[in-house]
Amino acid sequence: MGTRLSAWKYATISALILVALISPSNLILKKPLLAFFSSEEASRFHLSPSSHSLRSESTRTYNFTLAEEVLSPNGVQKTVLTVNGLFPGPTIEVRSGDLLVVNVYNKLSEATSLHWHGIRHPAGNNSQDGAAGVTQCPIPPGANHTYHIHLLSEQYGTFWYHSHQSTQLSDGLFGALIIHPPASLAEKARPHKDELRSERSLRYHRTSQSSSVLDQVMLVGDWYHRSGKEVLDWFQSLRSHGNEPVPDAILNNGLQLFNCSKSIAKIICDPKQGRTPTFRLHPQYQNIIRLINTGSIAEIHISLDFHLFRVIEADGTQIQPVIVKEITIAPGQRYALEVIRADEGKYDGFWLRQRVNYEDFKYPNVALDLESKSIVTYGPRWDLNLPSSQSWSDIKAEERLDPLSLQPLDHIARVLPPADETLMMYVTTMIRTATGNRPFGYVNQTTWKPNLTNPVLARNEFVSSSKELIVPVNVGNTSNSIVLDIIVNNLEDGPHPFHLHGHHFWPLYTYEAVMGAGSYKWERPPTLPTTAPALRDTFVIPAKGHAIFRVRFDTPGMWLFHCHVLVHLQSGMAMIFDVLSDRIPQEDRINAANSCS
Ligand SMILES: [Cu+2]
Repeated sequence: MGTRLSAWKYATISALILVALISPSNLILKKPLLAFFSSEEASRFHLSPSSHSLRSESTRTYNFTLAEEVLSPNGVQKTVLTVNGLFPGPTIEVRSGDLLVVNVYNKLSEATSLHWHGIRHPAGNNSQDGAAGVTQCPIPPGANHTYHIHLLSEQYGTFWYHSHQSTQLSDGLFGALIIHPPASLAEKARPHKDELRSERSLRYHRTSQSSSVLDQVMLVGDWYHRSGKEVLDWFQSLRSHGNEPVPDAILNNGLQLFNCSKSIAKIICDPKQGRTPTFRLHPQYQNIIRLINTGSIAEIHISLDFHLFRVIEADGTQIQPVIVKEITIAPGQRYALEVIRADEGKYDGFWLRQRVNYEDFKYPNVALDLESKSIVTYGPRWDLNLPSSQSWSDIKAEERLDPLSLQPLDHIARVLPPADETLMMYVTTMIRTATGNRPFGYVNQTTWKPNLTNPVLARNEFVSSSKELIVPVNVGNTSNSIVLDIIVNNLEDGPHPFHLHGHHFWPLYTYEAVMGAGSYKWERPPTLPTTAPALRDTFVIPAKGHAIFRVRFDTPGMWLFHCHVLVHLQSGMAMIFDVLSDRIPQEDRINAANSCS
C-alpha cells in the first residue's frame, strides 16, 4: 500500500514538474516514466533526454573508481572490471557543448586508460583521447587521472567509453556515453512530417504519435568466460594456429542466462545467478533503443519478433530513417532505432534475437548459443511468462540494414568532397617463423606495439618503425584540412571492423571476393558515390576484400586507426595517422608527457 501511495505521489509531482517544463518546443519528455516504472525497474540504462536538452552547456563531472570484482553476469564466475561497482559501467549522459570531466581512480591491479569512442575532440585535445601508448601513458594502479573532454557543439548521439589498454575491454571495462542534442537541434533531428506520413501508409502502426519518448541503451556484445589475458595468450600461442578465440556468450546490458551443462571448459557456474535480459517498452510512447556492440569479436544480427526497426542514427550520425527487420552490428558500432510494433496485439512478450554467424568462427564452441535472446515486453515484467513469439521467417535482403546505403539526415551533409590524395593499406594476421610461429596483426608489414612509457604524442619526432606505423597527413599552408581516400585491403578470410579515432569517415565502397584475394585494383577502380553517405567511425572491411573510406582530416593529433577485434588489435593490427602535427599545441604534448610522470 505504502509503495503504491508513493508511486502516486511521484506521478503527481512529476506531472507538476512536467507542466512547468512543457513549452511547445519541448517535445522530448521523460518524467512520467517515474510513474510507469517501479523504482526497482527504473534502470541506469534509461536515458533522460530532457534533463540535458533543456539546459545550457555546462561542466559535467563524473568520478570513476575502477575495480576488479568476481561477478557472474550470466551465471558463470569471472573477474569483471567494474566502474563504481557497476558492470557495465555507469551511463554517461551529457549534451553537446558540455565539458565532460571524468576523474578516474584506478583500483585495478594493472595500468589502464579510457577511450571515448566516436568523440571528435576539438583541436588541442588529442591528449584526452585515452589511447595508451599513443596519446598518454596508461594510468598506473593506485593512481588518479582526469580527462577533460570538450564536446563539440554540433556532436550528439550514441557513443561509448571503454578501456584502451591491454585486454580490459573484454573483461567488462566499458559503458555508454550518450550526448543529447540541445532542444533546438533535437527539433531538427526529428523526422520530417512527410516521412511520417509515408510511413503511416505502410501496414504497421507506431503505437501512438505521442511526442513522449522512452529512450534506453542496450550494450550488446560477446563475452568470454576466460579472462581477456587468457584469451589473448591462447590466440598468441602455438595452439591457436591463428584461429580467433570463439566467445562463450552474448550479454545484453551485462546479463544473460547460461546453460551450465553446455560448457566443456572448467567454469564455476550457478544458473540462478544468470538472468534473461528483459526490457520494457512503453505502449504509448515512442520507444528508442541505442544499440552499442561492446564485444570483442562478433558481429551480431539483431531482430525483434513482430517488430520493425526504424534506424535513425549510426555511430553518432543522424540518418535518413530506414525501416528494417534486422540490423547487423559490429564491435564498436552503434545504431539508434525506434521500435515499431507490427503484430495485432496478440502477444505480451517478444524475443529480441541476438544472433551470431557460425561461419565467422573457425572452430566450434558448444558453449556459445548462436541465437542468444532477450525479452521485450510492454507490460510489467514480474508477471511475465517466456515469450511465445516467433522470429521473422522471411527476412529479405532489402529488409536488412545495408550500412553502405545510409544517408545523412542533414541535406547539407550530403555534399561529398573529392579526395585530395589516396592511400593504400594492407591488413592481415600472419603466422611467421620470425615471430615464433605465433600470429600477429599487421598493417603494411608493421605490427603495432604500444610504447607504454613514451607515448607517440609526447615525442619530439614522429617516426615510423616496424612496431609503429605513423603516416603523416599534412595540408598546404592555405588549408586547414585534407581529404584522403583510404583503401584498406584485407588479405585474410575474416572481417575486420576498423575504427578511426578523432574523426569520422565516409564509407564509400566495400568488396568481398567470392574466391581468392579481393584486393583493390588500380586499373579497375570501382564507381564511387557522388553524394556523401552517413559518416561513421567504425566500419567492417570484408574478408578477402577491401573497403574505401574517405576522411576529412582536420584535427591535429596522433589518431589511431585499428581493428576493433580485441585479439587483432592486441596483436598489432593498428596504425597511427599523424595529422597536422606541426599544429599540435605544445600544451597538448605536455599533457601527454605529464601522464607518464
Ligand atoms: Cu580484425
